[in-house]
Amino acid sequence: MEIAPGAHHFSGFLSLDRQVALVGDCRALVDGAVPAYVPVVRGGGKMHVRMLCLGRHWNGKTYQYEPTRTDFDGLPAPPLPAEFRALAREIAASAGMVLDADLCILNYYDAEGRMGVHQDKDESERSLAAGVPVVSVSLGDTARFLFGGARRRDPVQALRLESGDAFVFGGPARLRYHGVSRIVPDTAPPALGLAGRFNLTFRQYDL
Ligand SMILES: O=C(O)CCC(=O)C(=O)O
Repeated sequence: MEIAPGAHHFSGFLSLDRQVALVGDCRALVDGAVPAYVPVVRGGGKMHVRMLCLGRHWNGKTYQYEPTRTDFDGLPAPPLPAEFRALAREIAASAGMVLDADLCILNYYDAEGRMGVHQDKDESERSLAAGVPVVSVSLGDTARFLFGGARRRDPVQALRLESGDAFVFGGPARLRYHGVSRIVPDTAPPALGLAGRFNLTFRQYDL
């Protein structure tokens, strides 16, 4: 469903089997050799997610991408798995867009997790100018997702992103404000064995 020009919500994009496999991958990554952590952002506030960047690290202090986690432990961002890149390409194509993702931000939200309304604008100027989409995949508990306009003060619409949903925003929607106001506990499909929510956002820094 196109909820605004360039913004597409695909309800139930992933089968339950694909969700189970992807949750397994996410768990292994967030508890792996380069684990997810709670970023502290500019101004000193802690984010309300555990974050792990793949392919390139997003530094919450500088709002820039870098190869290693200089704001945390100096470890290198793990590589973006080829199957993640393929999934991002498949979802973007369903929206009639092209994405050759070179990074993914993987966030884990517990029942108290949330993310303030913001723009994704730290990718390269060329990527942003071309409107290369962000592709988001949700797994586990449902999120109340807020999708606004190009200005912070624009009205927002609230949608529920459920497990297996994909959301794509590119072209004229690429810089629209968005965030997560709450997680709805105990809504994950039982087969996932997951309390909380994983969200993956695939992006293309380089064009
Ligand atoms: O968790 C979500 O659905 C949104 C995540 C997000 O806004 C981001 O990673 O920039």
